[in-house]
Amino acid sequence: MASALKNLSEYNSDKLIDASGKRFGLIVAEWNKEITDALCKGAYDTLIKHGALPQNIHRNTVPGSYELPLGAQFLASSQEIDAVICLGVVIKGDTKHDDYINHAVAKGLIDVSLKFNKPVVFGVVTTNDLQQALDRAGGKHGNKGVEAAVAAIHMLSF
Ligand code: DLZ
Repeated sequence: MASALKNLSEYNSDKLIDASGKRFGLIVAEWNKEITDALCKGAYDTLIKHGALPQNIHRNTVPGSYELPLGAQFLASSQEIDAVICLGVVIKGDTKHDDYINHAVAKGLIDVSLKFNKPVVFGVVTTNDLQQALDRAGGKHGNKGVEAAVAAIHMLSF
């Protein structure tokens, strides 16, 4: 699976536009902060790698993933942002909180994307445990932040 994810990322990279003229909003949930910081670094480095200028990457935080849609709406409604990348980590616990959060966030983000006609990327790692999250934040299964940035740049090529 790790190599499949890597190949998908490389495949998309070949098709990516030069992002030097584009402006990005990064929204990072502070819940599970050590992991979301790693996602953020992956996304930021990927945007830079594809030509985005540091001054055109605007980073904001929200308390938890549940707040990502409203954060995305704040940024997507701005004329100065072309794409929004939302990063969070939701880990399953004893209750069904993860289900409620994940469904609300997924629906909320696609609604914002379609409302503002802009890429609003779902860069949320949803796992059964902490190790699975670490594996997807720079570990053996890559970095969801990198994939989210690739998706945002890809969608800006339309
Ligand atoms: C409350 C909560 C719980 C239990 N778990 C997570 C989580 O795993 N990941 C995450 O990003 N946020 C979590 N939160 C916080 C909610 O997203 C939200 O910030 C609060 O419910 C306040 O609205």
